[in-house]
Amino acid sequence: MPMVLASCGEDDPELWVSARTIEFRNGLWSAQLVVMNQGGRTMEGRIDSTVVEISAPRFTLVAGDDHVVTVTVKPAVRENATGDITGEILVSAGNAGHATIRVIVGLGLGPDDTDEANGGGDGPVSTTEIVWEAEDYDELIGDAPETFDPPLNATDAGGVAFRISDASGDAFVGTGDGSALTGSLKYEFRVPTTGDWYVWGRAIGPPSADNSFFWGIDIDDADAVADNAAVINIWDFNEAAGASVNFPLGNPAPPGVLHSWTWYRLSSRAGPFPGVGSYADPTPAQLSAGKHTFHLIVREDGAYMDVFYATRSKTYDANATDPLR
Ligand SMILES: [Ca+2]
Ligand SMILES: [Ca+2]
Ligand SMILES: [Ca+2]
Repeated sequence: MPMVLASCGEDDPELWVSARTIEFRNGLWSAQLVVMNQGGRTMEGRIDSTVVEISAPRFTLVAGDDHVVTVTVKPAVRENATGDITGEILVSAGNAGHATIRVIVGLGLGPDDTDEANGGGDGPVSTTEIVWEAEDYDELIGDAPETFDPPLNATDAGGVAFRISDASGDAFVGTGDGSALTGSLKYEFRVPTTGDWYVWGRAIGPPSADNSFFWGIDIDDADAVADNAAVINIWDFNEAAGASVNFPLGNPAPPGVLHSWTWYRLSSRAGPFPGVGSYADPTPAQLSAGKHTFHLIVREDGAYMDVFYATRSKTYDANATDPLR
C-alpha cells in the first residue's frame, strides 16, 4: 500500500492571494484582497496584520473557492503616524502555504493626507514644507468665509474696484467688502516633523480696513470667534495703520501690490501666539509631528486667502521664491 504524503499530492489545498503589495494613498484607507484555494480539499487559514484591520480574519475554503477580504488601515495608524509607513499582512493556511503582503500607507502631509493636497504632485513628500489650499477646508463654522472662483470683480473699503483674475487651485476664500460674515474655516493639516514651522498665506488685503483675519492653531471650534484674544490672534497683512509691525511690501506698499496675491507671514498682534510675526525675526509656530487644526476666522471683510504654506526654514522668503513653483 503506497504511502500518502499529505502535503504534496495533487488534491492538496494550495493558497493563492491576489496581491503582493497594497498601497493606501489619496485618503483611501480600504482595499480588497482575494484569498483562494487553488488546490483540492479544504483549506483553513487566518490573516493577521499590525497596520490594517481585517474584515474576516479566519477563512475556510473548499477546493476552488475564494474569500474576499476587506482590509482597512487602523485608525491609530492614520491618526498618529507621520509620513509614509510600511507594514505587512500575513496570510497563513498551514500546509496549504502562506503569503506576506507588503503594505504601504501614504499618510501625506496636508489636510487631506495626500501628496496632491500638499502641492507635492507626483514628487516625493517633503519633511520640511507643506502646502494646502485655502479652499480645501475641512469644516465651515458659523457664517464662514465664502469660496470664490476667479475671476472675481471686487471693491475695497476705499471704493477702489479691482479684479482677482486667478488663484492657485482655481479657487480662493474670503469675504467681500461690506459682508456680514463672522465665522471661520477649519483646516486639518499634518506636520511631518516636530519643531519650528514658519507659516505663510497667499492673500489679498487691500487697504487697512480689509487686510486681516483672526486665526488659531489647535483651538476649539467654540473659541473661533472674533476678538477672543485669549485664544486667537490677529493676522495683519500689510498693515498701514501702524497697529502691527508687518510691512513686507514697504510702508506704504507700492500701488497695485495690495490688490494682487502676495505672501504674508502668519502674524499676531498679541494673543497666545508668542510674538508679532516680524519679517526680520519671525516667530515660529512650534508644532509636534502629526495632526493639527488651523482656524481662519473672519475679521475685516474684504480680505481674501488663496493658499497656505509652512516651512521649517526661518529665512525662506515666499515673495522671493514662490512656494508654488
Ligand atoms: Ca486692518
Ligand atoms: Ca471692509
Ligand atoms: Ca487656492
